[in-house]
Amino acid sequence: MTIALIAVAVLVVLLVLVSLRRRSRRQKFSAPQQARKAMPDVLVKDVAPRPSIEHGASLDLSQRLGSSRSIFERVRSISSIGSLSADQIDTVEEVLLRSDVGVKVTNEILQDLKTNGAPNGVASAVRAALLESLGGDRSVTTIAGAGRVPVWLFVGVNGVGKTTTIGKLSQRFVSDGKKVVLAAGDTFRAAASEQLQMWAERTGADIVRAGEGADPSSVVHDAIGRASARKCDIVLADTAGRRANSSNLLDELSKVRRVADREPGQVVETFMVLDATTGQNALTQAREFLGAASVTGIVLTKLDGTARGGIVVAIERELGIPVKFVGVGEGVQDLIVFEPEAFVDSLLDA
Ligand SMILES: Nc1nc2c(ncn2[C@@H]2O[C@H](COP(=O)(O)OP(=O)(O)O)[C@@H](O)[C@H]2O)c(=O)[nH]1
Ligand SMILES: [Mg+2]
Repeated sequence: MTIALIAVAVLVVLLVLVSLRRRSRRQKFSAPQQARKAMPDVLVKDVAPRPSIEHGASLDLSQRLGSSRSIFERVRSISSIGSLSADQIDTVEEVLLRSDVGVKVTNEILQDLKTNGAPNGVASAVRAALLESLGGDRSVTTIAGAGRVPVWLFVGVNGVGKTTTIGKLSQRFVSDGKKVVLAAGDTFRAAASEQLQMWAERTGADIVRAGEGADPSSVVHDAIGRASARKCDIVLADTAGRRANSSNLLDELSKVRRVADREPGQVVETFMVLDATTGQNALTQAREFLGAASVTGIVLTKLDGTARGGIVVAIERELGIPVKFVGVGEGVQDLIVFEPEAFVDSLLDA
């Protein structure tokens, strides 16, 4: 009887011990996840040296800007030279407004047509007027002061194409033999830095990212530190675009910018990324960001889609900030340095 009792007691003790051990092991497995949430360490990822990149056919701008170009068809088809009839003036007005050039520029162009006529044809006169509206300095800076790392910062609301643009630019820099570090400063959702990670792998750039909810400034700071230590040529810094209307986001962007501009970093370009398909709304969005970010250039994405290319002119004129790059597709090659002549030609050349 006693022996049986002792045996039962030993068995109970053993069972308790085994269950305690299991529980402690389970806790061990779940511990890192909790730790990552509470303390967002910046994780650094070394990336394999060379990606495989699909080389798309060289860009045919007038094909890519198909929907913008088709809006201008009625202007291209006016064959008269010299002074314009009232009907023709109306047609030009309608086309310009539909193309998203905006009321102000449209009125200026119409006034010019009425006063000076179109000695070389209407398309040519509109072409010259649009070019005159696109007179900004479009140069981009990739050089920082001695011992400092140039940083390009990308801001804009969610979904406009910031991360994709960074991927495309990363590809350009890497093909030019530059060492690039991407900073995954959109820590709002884990998927955002995963998307940037994919671009880093595809283009052969280095990336610094952190867990969801981490402080974006610390990610950018660490990316700059890494770029400086490894003598990299440039940091391309992504940021979050959620909560566009809240002052929180704008405060966050100001802080990211301040941190990025501290030695050894130097912000040499801040790009506001805008989605051309949102037309005049893009302008409203842009104004919200301007104060917070000291924007030096616009990247206008999705001009290949249903966009109406005149928005380029409206943005430059209304904001006084030059469009420096234009996105014309989702592929890695689908980014062009914005050149007014080529752009206007693609809309108005016969
Ligand atoms: N057609 C087209 N799609 C684009 C372009 N740039 C970005 N996109 C798409 O727009 C969507 C949002 O882009 P993403 O880079 O994630 O925007 P983010 O939220 O600003 O980082 C993605 O599906 C991209 O593939 C472009 O120039 N043309
Ligand atoms: Mg993004």
